[in-house]
Amino acid sequence: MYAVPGMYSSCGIYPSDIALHPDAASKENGMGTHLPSTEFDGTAVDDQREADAEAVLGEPAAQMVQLLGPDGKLGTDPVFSDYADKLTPEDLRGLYADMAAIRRFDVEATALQRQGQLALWPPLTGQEAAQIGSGRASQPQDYIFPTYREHGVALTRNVDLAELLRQFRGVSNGGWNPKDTNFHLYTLVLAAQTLHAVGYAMGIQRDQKLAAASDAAGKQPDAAVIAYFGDGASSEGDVHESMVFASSYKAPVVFFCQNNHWAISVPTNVQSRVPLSNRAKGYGFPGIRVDGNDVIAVHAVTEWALEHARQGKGPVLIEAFTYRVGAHTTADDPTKYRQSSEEDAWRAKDPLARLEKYLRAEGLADDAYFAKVKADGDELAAYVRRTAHDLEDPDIRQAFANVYKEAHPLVAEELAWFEEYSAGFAGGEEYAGQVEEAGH
Ligand SMILES: Cc1ncc(C[n+]2csc(CCOP(=O)(O)OP(=O)(O)O)c2C)c(N)n1
Ligand SMILES: [Mg+2]
Repeated sequence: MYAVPGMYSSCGIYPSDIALHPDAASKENGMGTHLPSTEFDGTAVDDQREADAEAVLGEPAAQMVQLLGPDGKLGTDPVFSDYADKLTPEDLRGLYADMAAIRRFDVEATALQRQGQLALWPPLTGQEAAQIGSGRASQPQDYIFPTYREHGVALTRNVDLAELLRQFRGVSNGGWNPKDTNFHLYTLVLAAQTLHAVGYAMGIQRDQKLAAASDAAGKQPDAAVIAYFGDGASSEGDVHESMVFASSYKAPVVFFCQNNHWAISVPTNVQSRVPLSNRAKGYGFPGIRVDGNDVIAVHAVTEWALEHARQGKGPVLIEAFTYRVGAHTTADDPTKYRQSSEEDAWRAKDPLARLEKYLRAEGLADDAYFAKVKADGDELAAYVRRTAHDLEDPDIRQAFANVYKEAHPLVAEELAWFEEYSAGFAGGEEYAGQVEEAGH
């Protein structure tokens, strides 16, 4: 259902494709001929492998924490209902408002990229509950390490959303000061931030021990760390190393994996044959799969996990089972590698729609409330648009200058190539004028 035979992923080729792709098989010195024969060398075996993986990964309702179903009905859970019960009507309306705001922001940022204001945008649509639920469960003293898609978490940490655009416009190497909000800079090197997070958590642990030993007055509240990463990043060695360290040292860290089912064009069932949350067992700490489109369950599970970490009981892995409804980034076209029926099936599990149903059914929000949320979203979008237009243009030469402190021949060579390439566009305005005159 997921893998498209012969499809090259932009982050590599996955093993089953190597044997299936006609070019790989026919080229004498092609990659395929150099690879040892594997269990993936055949369509039948490959299909069986996918069927096996889907049997455990497909719809694991029994093993997944869910409180608010797609029908908007609230269920119960022996552990997590107590946490959900703490949410007041105001909190629930706030969770909805945040999810609506970040979805609106995402639409605006995507449009800004299409209009040439940003170089690239990684949309989060579909993952609002995973991000808002977990971010809202964190305390101000906690420290967050995001990937590049955690715009919703940024909102919950009071990061100025317009600042998120700076990096994607190429006018900043970061965009905000992490010390202001305890929300670290976006990390684009997959999984690197999981190591940073564990190191940071081990630092917190030592600071807290020192503070306790000196019996310092005005002791700070205990803190924990959240490391966000994706299903694809979970295959990186950095995640393994960070989990080994976190477990050995009982570091106060929550590993929050958003399993959005895709790593660009590679589906999750190629990344793992078991639910990703099961991996925690091998390291010796709890792993929980939660319905990532259920903001109430995500909030409850994350609150529990952070408490666990802050109390010195060690790390927790949360796998938020969700879906990337849009493209990987504005440079990606998902119609090339997945079925629209799959997207439709996930749209039916939309995180906003189910909370709206619940709020209306319980009489906690009415038309006026939802109209106000919409108006606030439009205001946010207008602010972001205004700010983006006011940002300076990127100085691409600066990117070359930033690579090394001193001059480097390879960078100089690449800059020279870039200058020559750019010069090829000279007179472009004149050409555009001719096209217009010719009536094209
Ligand atoms: C170390 C490293 N390898 C490869 C890439 C290229 N890359 C960027 S995003 C991506 C897929 C990541 O998928 P996932 O971890 O599931 O996160 P998602 O994009 O779905 O949120 C890849 C392979 C990278 N940025 N860093
Ligand atoms: Mg993914």
